This record gives sequence, C-alpha cells and structure tokens, in this order.
Amino acid sequence: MAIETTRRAEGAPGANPRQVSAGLIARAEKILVGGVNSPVRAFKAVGGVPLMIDRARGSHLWDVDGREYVDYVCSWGALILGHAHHEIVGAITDQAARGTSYGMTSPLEIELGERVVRALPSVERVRFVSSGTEATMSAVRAARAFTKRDLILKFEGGYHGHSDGFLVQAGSGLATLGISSSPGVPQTLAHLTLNAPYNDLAAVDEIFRAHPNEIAAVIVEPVAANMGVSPPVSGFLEGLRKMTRRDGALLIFDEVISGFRIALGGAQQVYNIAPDLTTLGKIIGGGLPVAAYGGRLDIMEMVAPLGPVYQAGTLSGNPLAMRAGLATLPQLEVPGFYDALNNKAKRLAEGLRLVLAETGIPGRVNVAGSLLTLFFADRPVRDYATAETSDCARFAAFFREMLNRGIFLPPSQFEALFVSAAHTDVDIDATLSAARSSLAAIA
Ligand code: KE4
Repeated sequence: MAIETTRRAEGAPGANPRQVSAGLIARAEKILVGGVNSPVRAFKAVGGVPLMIDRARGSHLWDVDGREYVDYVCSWGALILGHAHHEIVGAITDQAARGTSYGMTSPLEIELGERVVRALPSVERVRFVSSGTEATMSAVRAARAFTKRDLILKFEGGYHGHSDGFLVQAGSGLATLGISSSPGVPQTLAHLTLNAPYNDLAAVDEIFRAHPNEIAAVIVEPVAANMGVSPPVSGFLEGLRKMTRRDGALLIFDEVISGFRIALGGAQQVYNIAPDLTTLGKIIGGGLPVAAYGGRLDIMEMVAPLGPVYQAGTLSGNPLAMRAGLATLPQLEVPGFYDALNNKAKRLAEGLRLVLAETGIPGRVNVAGSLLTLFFADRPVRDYATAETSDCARFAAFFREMLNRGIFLPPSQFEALFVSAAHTDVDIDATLSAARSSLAAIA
C-alpha cells in the first residue's frame, strides 16, 4: 500500500504531536528492526517519537506531519552542501538515464579517484566501496596482510563502523546504546583489538611496549567525532606517527567524517601528517553510498586483483554514486569555501557558549572546523572518559526542547553537529534563540 503522507496543518513546532509520524513509526516497527535502518535513528538515547522524514532541501528537513526543522545531522555529515543541491540532483538525474550500475569500470571512477588522490597526497592508490564500515574493515585487512601481524589498536570512543573487530568499546551507536561490546563478536576476535584513551600518548606507548612487533595498525579518527567532537591535543597525531614507525605498525586515519570536512585534504592536511592508509566516506558520495580506502602503493598493491588480499563489492564505484561525488567535490575547491563554512560553525559554537554561561548550566562546546558538540559536562572534554561525564539526561531534555522548536540536533550526546554550506545566518540565529529558551526550560 503506497504510503500517503497527509499534510497536516503546518502549525508552530510542538503544535501537533506528530501523529502521522507516530503512525508510520508503529508501522515501520512491524517491518524494520526497531523501525529503523540504523540504531541511532530510533532516538533511544533522547526519547520521544523519532523523526519520519518526508523531504529535505538545503539545511532543512520536513517530517511527514509537515513540521520543518533546521538539520544539524545532514545525513551524518555526508551533505556538506546541504540537501538536494541542484548540482547533485542534476548529475544524478542525468546519470540515471545513462545507467545506475554497470558492474564494470567507468571513467567516472577514474575521475573521482583522481580528485581524491589530488586532495590527499598520502593516498597513492584508492579503492571505492559502499560504506565506511567496508572501508575500515578492508583497510585493517590490508594492514594485517602487509605487516603479517594481528593486533589492532583503536581508541575508546572511536567508531569505525560495525565490523566485528571494531565493536569493542566502540563510541557512536554502541556507546549511545550503552553496550560496551556487541554480543555476536567472538571473544577471540575482541582480543585482537586493543583500546587506548584518545589523546593519551603515554597509554599508546605502554600498549606498544606490552605488544612489541604485534600490532598491525593503529586506527584513529584524527579529529574524534564519535564520542562527540574531541580534537587531537597538540602532538598527539605526531606521536602516533612516530610510535607506529618505531614499532613497524601502520597508521590508519579514519577520515570518514573529517575527510573533505575540516579541509579539502582532511585532517592529514590540517595536521600535516601522512598516514599509511586513509579511509573516507560520506562527503565523497554527496549523499549516495560511496566510501573508499587507500594509501601507500606498496600496501594497496596487496589488494586483489593485484595481490592476495581479497575485497570486492557489487556496487563499488557505481556511476550514479560517482556522479554525486563528482558534483560535490569541485564545489569544495571554490576559494573561501571552508572559511565561510567554518565561520558559521564558529558563530554557532560561540553563541552556544554564551547561552550556556547565561543560564549557568555546566557545559562545554568543542568545535573542529564545521563539526561541533555541546557537552553537558562540567570539565573540558578531551577523550571518551571525560565525554562520559556529560549529563546525558540533560542532553536528552535539551534535544527534545530544541526539536520542539524546530531544531534537529544529532540524537545523542556522543555525536557531532554538522554545519553545511546551506546553513544560513537565519538558521544560526534561530538555533541560538531556541537554545536560549531550551536551556531556560531545562535549567
Ligand atoms: P558507515 O558504515 O556508517 O557508512 O560508516 C562507518 C563509520 C566509519 N568511520 C567513522 C569515523 C564514522 O563516523 C562512521 C559512521 N558514522 C556514524 C555517525 N557517527 C553513522 C551514523 C549511523 O551509524 O547511523
């Protein structure tokens, strides 16, 4: 039965209890696990009726009840240009008529690959896949094959997708659901993953000394965003580069969020570090399923069909998604793009700090480029342990108040707000005004 989304009276936010959404969610729950296709969308960490979206444009979403929201999720960072950008819509529309998936290579994959390699000099060879999870899983497999070692070191609160080896004290999603490691991951596998606190080089050094010549790779979000935003402290990334070189382990930058987000060349450009492997996703697909892993030629040459490391994908590099990525990346090369984007995020961050100070509610706002998180914490947040001191109940109350005022924040204390090029000054002002009254309501 086609789903008719009846237009309800637009009404002021909060005017209607989102009855159409509630009805469709009840229906979704009979078919989709938890009514969603990714856990964070179920609002378990913030309560209330999850959003059921009818359409989106620019920096705004409309739900099936006709309510409008300023969107700071932006498809979890993929939509740096905003929803339904005319260049991307045009490219997808044109490509659809030429075929959506050829099952063989097309020039489009070469073009997007060349753009990625041009932006990230540490990436000498790249392989497109369809999700960040595939990218990180494959990068780790290549690292293990290249080093002939089994152990992987990640960081508490770091999230690299849902492949088994990463679901060991993961951050986003799992942390939100309060599960420190997922059932179904054999303990024998979990033992191959070591965790250190983010920004703690002494702990990393200790782990390396406890496991000399056993660690295949360190995988890190160079700007952590899945514990909420926590930028690297000075010297942290350099220290990882030095320690991995010293021990013969590889350094993998998981730039699925930070890639093309905090700069055209990602965190590795901002912090001037050359990792051995990089994973990308989100922005490079312009909202369609594209991710990638790549790096040093001598490592990537181990991947099939050149080498023995097997990895494959039915829709990898499909022309439809390639076109969306090719319509996106050139827009990011426009001079001043990142300055304008980051200035918006800076104004939002500074405004949120001000309204927090006005209400006297303990809070911290971490910002990195156009990523930010408002932590209801009474101390600086620099790793997962400090992020976890946040008052998650207060965050949930704040989230619901903001949603009722037409501002859609990521539904978890341990996620990042994404500002897009489509966010306007009016959006930022409306967000700050809603934050002021929301904080007053939960004080
Ligand atoms: P996907 O498999 O979801 O495409 O990407 C996994 C991934 C890998 N690495 C990093 C740094 C990531 O942030 C992600 C996925 N990010 C989450 C948001 N924190 C996706 C949202 C969701 O899980 O629904």
